[in-house]
Amino acid sequence: MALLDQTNRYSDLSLNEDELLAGGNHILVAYTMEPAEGYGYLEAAAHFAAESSTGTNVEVSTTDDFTKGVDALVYEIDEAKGIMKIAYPNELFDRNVIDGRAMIVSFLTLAIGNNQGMGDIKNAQMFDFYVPPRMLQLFDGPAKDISDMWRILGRPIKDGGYIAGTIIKPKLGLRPEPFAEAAYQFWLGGDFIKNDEPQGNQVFCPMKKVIPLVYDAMKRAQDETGEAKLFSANITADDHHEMCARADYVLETFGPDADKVAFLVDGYVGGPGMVTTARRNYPNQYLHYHRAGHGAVTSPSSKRGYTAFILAKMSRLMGASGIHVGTMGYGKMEGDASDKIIAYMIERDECQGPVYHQKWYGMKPTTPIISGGMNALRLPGFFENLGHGNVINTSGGGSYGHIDSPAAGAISLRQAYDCWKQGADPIEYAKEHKEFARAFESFEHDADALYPGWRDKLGVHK
Ligand code: CAP
Ligand code: MG
Repeated sequence: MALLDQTNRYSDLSLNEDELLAGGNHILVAYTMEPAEGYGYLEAAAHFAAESSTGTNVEVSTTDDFTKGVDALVYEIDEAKGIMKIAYPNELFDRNVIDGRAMIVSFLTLAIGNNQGMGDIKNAQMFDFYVPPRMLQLFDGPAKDISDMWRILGRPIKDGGYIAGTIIKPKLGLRPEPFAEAAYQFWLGGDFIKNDEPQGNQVFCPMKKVIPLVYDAMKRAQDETGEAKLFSANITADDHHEMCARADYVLETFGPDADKVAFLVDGYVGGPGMVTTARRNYPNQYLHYHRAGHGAVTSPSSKRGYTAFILAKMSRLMGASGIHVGTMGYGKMEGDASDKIIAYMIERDECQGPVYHQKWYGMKPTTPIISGGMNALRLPGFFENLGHGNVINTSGGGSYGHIDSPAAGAISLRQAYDCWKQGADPIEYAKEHKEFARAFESFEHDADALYPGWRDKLGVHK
């Protein structure tokens, strides 16, 4: 079907990216894009920019000169690579009436909105974006960060190191007593426990029964270990008021230890509104963004939506204290070693992304949270790739699958970090550290794959 050629209005390939960056008047966005059969690249890109800003598929009589002044403009294309870049004027983006701040939902509804379903676009996926200083000032950003957790754990608030965590497993099905017992057992060796992302107020495990028992488990584990413990409580719910009811109940129940509670929000399925409910109503609590479902748009097999890198960058703007960033090829989820750029972009004050160099001008960092099929054997390689261990790791199977106990699983995780920090050979380290050694027998397939000949070297026989 013929398409109105909007290239004159919605593209200007004479624009210079460095000048756009220096000007600070635009959010710049890079997409991979393939036009549908029979459509020219620039024409499709221009229509994409129209639908993402001030236009539609036809000219409308009501357009005036001011309107044209806030058009999004295609400023660069590389047809061979299938890449287009669009400059979105800052003024396009919606602002709160209550306090003038910017909002991610407006960024998404424009930059990844109607343009995802247009007939002349076969696919388009956002893979980088740049936020100019003035717009950066208008996003909430995190209220709490990993330094608040290190402080509670009695660690240095800079480079406080690895936080050994788990997820209460099984994912669903535990009633309050066994749930709290699982928490207690892990806390005897580890630092941090999260609800699994679907755990909330199921009829077989009501929050008002299980949360008091979890807090009791925390107190007993703190008493027995002499260490502070952390819990990330899921407050995800459709209704804002339900979220607040859950949050208020958890804080009231944990009372004097309420500062040791993070709030977990399933941020991808819940969206920016749900994350902002937690960020703005409970700024004293670490905001833990779980991204379950993100694979629908971020999977390397997807050619639409946006990448995991984009999701993480948006989460920092929303105010996530930490977000799951995957396991970079070392765990069970999709991903590879190059995903470390996701961690670097959210934890550093400036970072070079796939296209844009982003400065954060002091916005608090978002902690990379590492989860998904991890265990003590997989961690040394993970740390080596990332280059540091200032992360929260939650190993569900890696803790509750340890053949001795959840506490032994937790200790093996801490030992894996210690092993890497020392630059020790894991086999040699295992000879001196029982829980780490027993992780080899607990996760034999991983041991065989990662440490061939481990049985003989450790004197373990089937
Ligand atoms: C991990 C996990 C995490 C996902 C999150 C799970 O459990 O609890 O939610 O891995 O993935 O439900 O699978 P295990 P990501 O440790 O037992 O695998 O961090 O990539 O978003
Ligand atoms: Mg989970």
